Amino acid sequence: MIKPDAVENGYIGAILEKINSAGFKIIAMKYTKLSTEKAMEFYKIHKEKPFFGELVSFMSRGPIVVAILQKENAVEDFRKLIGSTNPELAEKGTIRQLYATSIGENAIHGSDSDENATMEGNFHFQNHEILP
Ligand code: 3AN
Repeated sequence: MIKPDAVENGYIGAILEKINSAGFKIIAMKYTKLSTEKAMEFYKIHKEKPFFGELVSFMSRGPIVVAILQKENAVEDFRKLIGSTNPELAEKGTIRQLYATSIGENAIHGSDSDENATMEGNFHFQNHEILP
């Protein structure tokens, strides 16, 4: 997901360019917006965290871009490309170092396991929206 801060700041194109250059294939993509309920559901694993309310209101405040990406070793390579959760700690040249605003508004989300990637893909897309 390209998050609301990055969309608001005009970084969709720059972020997609980084993703393409790093060798990921886009097999599904859309411009959409999460309702409060959908954002709560997506981040339910964090519901006990002190930042949950802030996270849900941020993620539902404006449009986002959601995509399913394909590559060998995709989860690990994508996490490297996006950088640390806190942009101040993110390595130089990573998407969060370049385009994130803060630890809460950090430009982009990437799945943290193959299992979660499948679940999150199914959360955002129907089968017919995923092209080979
Ligand atoms: P990541 O997105 O790097 O996997 P997670 O899963 O720990 O990080 O956190 C999910 C999201 O919750 C982050 N992308 C960020 O938007 C938000 N978040 C994480 N830690 C904090 C924090 N300390 N304060 C505010 N928001 C946070």
